[in-house]
Amino acid sequence: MNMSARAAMAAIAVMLGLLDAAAAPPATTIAVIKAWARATPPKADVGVVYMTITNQGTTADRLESLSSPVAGSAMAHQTTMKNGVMAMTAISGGLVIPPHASVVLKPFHKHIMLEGLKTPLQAGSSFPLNMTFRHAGKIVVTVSVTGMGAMQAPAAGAGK
Ligand SMILES: [Cu+2]
Repeated sequence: MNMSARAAMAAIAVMLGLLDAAAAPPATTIAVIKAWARATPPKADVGVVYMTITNQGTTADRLESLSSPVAGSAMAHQTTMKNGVMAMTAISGGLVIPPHASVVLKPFHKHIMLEGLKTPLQAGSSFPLNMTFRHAGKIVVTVSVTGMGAMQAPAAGAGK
């Protein structure tokens, strides 16, 4: 093999290396576990969804939009206490999921608000929630509906 052939081989190896890098999985790996919501009374307009979102990637990701066929709108909220009064506000700029971390959405903390409920959420049923992350893209989550007083996800079959 002459020198120029060697150089060509080396160049090809470099190119293949670059192609491998391009085909590598994305830096963020988002998973949603235990997505649940409480049942809502008849004629309720709002529902609340809780879950754990994990980011196994090396860069932060951001929940940019939400939708569900059961509601007119869905958005990430946080609960705050101001002068002893509990209030909810939208998380401006979207919920951030830091790298190698989990964000837990739970009662009295961060949550996803469903507004304009089309039908009451019934205990024992489930519904889809579409979540779009800046890097991970769209994830469709199945939300399990618990009894009205529940404070945590149902023990079995939750948030598959
Ligand atoms: Cu809320």
